[in-house]
Amino acid sequence: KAWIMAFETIIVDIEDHVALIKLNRPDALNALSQQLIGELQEALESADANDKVRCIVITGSEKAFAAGADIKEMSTMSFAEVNLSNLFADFGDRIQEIRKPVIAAVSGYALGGGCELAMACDFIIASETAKFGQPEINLGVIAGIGGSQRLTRAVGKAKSMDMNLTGRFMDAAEAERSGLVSRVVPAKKLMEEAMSAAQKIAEKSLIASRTAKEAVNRSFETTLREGLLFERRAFHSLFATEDQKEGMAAFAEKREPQFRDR
Ligand code: CO8
Repeated sequence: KAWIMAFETIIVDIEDHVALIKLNRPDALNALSQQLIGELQEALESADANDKVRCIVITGSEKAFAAGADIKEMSTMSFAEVNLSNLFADFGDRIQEIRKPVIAAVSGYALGGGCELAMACDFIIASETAKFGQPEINLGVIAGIGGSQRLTRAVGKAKSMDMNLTGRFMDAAEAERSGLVSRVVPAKKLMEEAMSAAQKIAEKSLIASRTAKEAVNRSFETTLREGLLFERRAFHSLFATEDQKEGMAAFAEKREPQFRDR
């Protein structure tokens, strides 16, 4: 667990093949400082490379998943500094590059970069207290890590324009209605629900779950015809795995499959 201890702004724990990454800057509602972004990226990449990890959960506190990029840190930055900062530039992309499934468990505020972080994950489970928003417009700027792109793909133009232009927040019920989150649960049940979803994913063949993630993500990048071709080829390729034989044999024999990532 050596690498786990080194972080100051996040807490990482691995339990039953699930890496739980908790954003931990309570005094700033988990605002995404450069340090936090760097540590989160490092933790995600380590978890992706760690054989013991089969699914990743990112969460914050009950009050805030993350209230955005750190405004105090950003406020005096020059064009050149923002422009040259790798951390901001490819943060969302690098999260999406993580090959293992990543769930965002959101309670309280997920604003600006916080909403964008959640959207860069594979799916969002929200507590009833969750509030999503892209309030950058109130600061004289706009979203910078996907708030105008991923949000639009998730909820459509009308709601995305509304949120990006007025800066208003969306509550959990509206977020679920709009397709931004996959499930809403009472605040007390959030971590139980997220960890149990992660556990379910962790029980699958990692080759299959990674391939499923890749295929769904592909749908955002290509035409239907190309996406379907990608999916079909990926489906065919899974018949080269032992896990496919095991999964189908277990079904026929009415037992639980024992996947070995082979
Ligand atoms: N950055 C820094 N500090 C923050 C942030 C933030 N985003 N959000 C909250 N804090 C701090 C507050 O300053 C306060 O600190 P202190 O006690 O020292 O004054 C502490 O957290 C608690 O916050 P509040 O007292 O404001 O708590 P409230 O419950 O009254 O309000 C809100 C909660 C509504 C969430 C409020 O804090 C708020 O509006 N926060 C800012 C939300 C926001 O505007 N987010 C967008 C930020 S911009 C962004 O994310 C851009 C990302 C793209 C960059 C990409 C570049 C390429």
